[in-house]
Amino acid sequence: MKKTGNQLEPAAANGLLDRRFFLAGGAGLAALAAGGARAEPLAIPEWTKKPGAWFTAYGQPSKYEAKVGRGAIVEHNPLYESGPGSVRTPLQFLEGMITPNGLHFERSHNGIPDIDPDRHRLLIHGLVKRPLVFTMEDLARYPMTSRISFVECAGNSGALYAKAAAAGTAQALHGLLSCAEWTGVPLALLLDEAGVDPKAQWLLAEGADAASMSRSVPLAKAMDDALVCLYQNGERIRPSNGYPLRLLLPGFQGNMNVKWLHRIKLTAAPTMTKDETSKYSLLLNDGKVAQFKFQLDAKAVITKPSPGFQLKQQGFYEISGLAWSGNGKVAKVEVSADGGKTWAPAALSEPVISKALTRFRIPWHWTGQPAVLQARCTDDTGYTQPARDVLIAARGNRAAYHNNAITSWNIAADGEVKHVYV
Ligand SMILES: Nc1nc2c(c(=O)[nH]1)N[C@H]1C(S)=C(S)[C@@H](COP(=O)(O)O)O[C@H]1N2
Ligand SMILES: [Mo]
Repeated sequence: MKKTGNQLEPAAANGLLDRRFFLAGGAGLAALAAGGARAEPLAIPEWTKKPGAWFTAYGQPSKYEAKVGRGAIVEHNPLYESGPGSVRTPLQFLEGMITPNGLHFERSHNGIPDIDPDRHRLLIHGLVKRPLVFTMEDLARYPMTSRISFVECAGNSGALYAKAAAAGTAQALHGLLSCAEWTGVPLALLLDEAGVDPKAQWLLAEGADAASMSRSVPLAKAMDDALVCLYQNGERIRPSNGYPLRLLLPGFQGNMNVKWLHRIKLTAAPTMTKDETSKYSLLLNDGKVAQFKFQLDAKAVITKPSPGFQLKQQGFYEISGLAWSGNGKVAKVEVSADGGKTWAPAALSEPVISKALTRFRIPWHWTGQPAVLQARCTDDTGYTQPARDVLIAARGNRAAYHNNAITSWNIAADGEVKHVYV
C-alpha cells in the first residue's frame, strides 16, 4: 500500500480503497467500532446459567438462521406437483467459497429419484473393448480424487437478457451456482479399464431419473478432468444433487454434470439427445444457433452488499463477492463504485482454484451518495467478462443461456440496494 500518511487514499472513484487497506491496519477501523461499542460489563444471559442442549446425530443450522434457505421453488410447469423445477443458493447470506450441501442449488428436469444404492449400477459400453457394469461398492474400491469445483446452470443469470432490469436478490438472479468439494473416481480410469476403441470421440452420459437426462461429452474432456463422484463436501452426495453417483465436468455447463449417472456409452459422434438439441444451445439474433458451447465464461457477482441489504450509515463496508471461470483460474477481479467508469483491483482470498468459486474483497468508504457497484472477472486465459450492453450487442437477447454480463447494484442515498442496468 502506498504510504501517503492519508490511509483513506482512494484506489478508484466513489470511495473504493486499496485492497490491502484492512491488512495494513487501516485507521478507519476505529470508525467501524465507533458505531456501537460502549464499555460496560458483559451481561450474563440465561444460556450461560444452565447446561446447553444434548447432542444430535446430524447437525442443523442455528434456528436464528432460518431465513437462510434456497428460496422459492421455481416450477417449470405449474401443472405438475413434481417434475421440472429449481431452487437457488442464497449467495448473499454465505461467505467463503464452499456451498454447504443443504444449500447447493438444485435443478432437476423430472424430480429427485429415490435410488437404492445397492441396486444402482453404472454401465460403460459402446465403442469399448470390454463393456463393464459397476456396483457402487465396486466404485468405492477405486483410487479417488477430490477437487473443489463450481456447478453453474447454463440458465443462471438469464434474467440479464431481459429488456428491463429484473428486481431480485443475488440468489434470485445468480443463485443457480454453487461450489463443493467433489470426490470420486476419475472417469479416465474407468474408461481405460473398459478399453477405449480408437474410433470413439464422444460419450453419452445418461441419468437414471425419469427425465433420462443425457448429454454428449467430448472424449477429450472425459480423459482430462471428469470425475464420477460419490461424495460432496465429505459426505455422500445428497439425493437432490445426484445420489448415489454423479458426473462432474469441471467448468462445463451445469446440465452436462449428469446426476444419478447410470450409463456411459462411447460413440464416434455426438448423440444429439433431446437435452442438447431443443435446449442448452444459444439462439442468436440472426436465427442461427450456437450448439455445444460447453465452457462457462468468466463471471463475477457482488454478494455483499446486494439487493435485500440496506446500508444503514455512511462509512466503511467490505464489498465481497464470488468470481469464477469455466476456462481456468480467476486472475483478477476489479470493482467499480461508479457504474464502470473507474475500477480498482479486489483482493482474492486463497485458495484460488481453477474452475472453482473464488472469493474477492475490497474495502469501500461509502459517503452516503448514490453509487453503482460492479465487479468484473478476468481469467488466466486473459478473457475479461463483458459489460451487459457489449454482450447483448454481440449476441442479441433471444438466447436464454450463458449470460456472463457484468451485474450492476445501485446504492440509493437511503442505502437501499437494487439491480439496475447502466
Ligand atoms: N440426471 C439428471 N442430471 C442432471 C439434471 C437432471 O434433471 N437430471 N439437471 C441438470 C442441470 S440442468 C443442472 S444445472 C445440474 C444441477 O446440479 P445440482 O442440482 O446438483 O445443482 O444438474 C444437471 N444434471
Ligand atoms: Mo441447468
